[in-house]
Amino acid sequence: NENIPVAVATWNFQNATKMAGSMLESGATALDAVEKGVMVEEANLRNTTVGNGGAPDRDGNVTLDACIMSPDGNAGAVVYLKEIEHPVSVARKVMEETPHVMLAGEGALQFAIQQGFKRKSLLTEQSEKDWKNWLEHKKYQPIINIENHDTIGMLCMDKYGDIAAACTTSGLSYKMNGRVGDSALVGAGLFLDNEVGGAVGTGMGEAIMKSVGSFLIVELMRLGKSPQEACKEAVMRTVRQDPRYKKFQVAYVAMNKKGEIGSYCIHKGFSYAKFHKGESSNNESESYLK
Ligand code: SD4
Repeated sequence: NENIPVAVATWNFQNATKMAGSMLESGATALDAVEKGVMVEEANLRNTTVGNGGAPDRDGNVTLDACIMSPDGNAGAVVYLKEIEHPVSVARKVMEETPHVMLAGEGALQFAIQQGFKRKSLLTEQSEKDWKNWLEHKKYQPIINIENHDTIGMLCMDKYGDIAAACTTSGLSYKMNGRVGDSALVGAGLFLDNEVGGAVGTGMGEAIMKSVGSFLIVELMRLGKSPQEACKEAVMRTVRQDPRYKKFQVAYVAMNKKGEIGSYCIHKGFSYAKFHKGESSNNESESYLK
């Protein structure tokens, strides 16, 4: 198959897809590549929506959500995790070392520490400054494609034809304390069925959760839709469900078992990164609103 191996990710995260894609080309499994790929953005201090440097909630807590799904149908996730730079790796440990799928908050942190992860403050000088500026007027109005636009969801297909998926985020900037989004929820922020394909989402998590968007996309691909058609239908579900859709972004990227890629979003300005055959690209997504 000419299409594989391949790595794709939400937004223009070419450093992440390059990392994952080059690993895949050297024979790594999709699971290893997808984990290492999204870790690039978790460590990136300039990314204010993922991992270290992520924007805090309105009380100043940086709380992270992450999930990983492996080709064998297994999944692991953490939500409301504090002080750990690589939540995706904790999610993988939940998948591999526990009988559970998701750990939250204190328990997730305790488990991470037991597994040897080091605690560190994820609030940077810059993110603290931005938060304090925000506190002055406390307007909660995410700006489409500008604020909150950096969650990384990634899909990798290895040269053996297996797919893995991961999604990791600090969630919406200045969210309420305790808020958990779509990114770590199987079926919402990501979904994978290795017989059919996978999907990842970004944008207003509440809308993605209510439509179970990524699951919907994979099920539509199972029924014969292309990744592009399936992403479009999931976005249209939100457009029909929620009269406020003009005020927020929802965007999806999907991959089918042939390694074909599709994407669709509400607002223009979303793109996805891709690495295939040594070539890295940023690809503008089709949008509902032009
Ligand atoms: C969330 N979907 O927590 C995430 C935010 C996001 O790019 O995608 N930001 O709702």
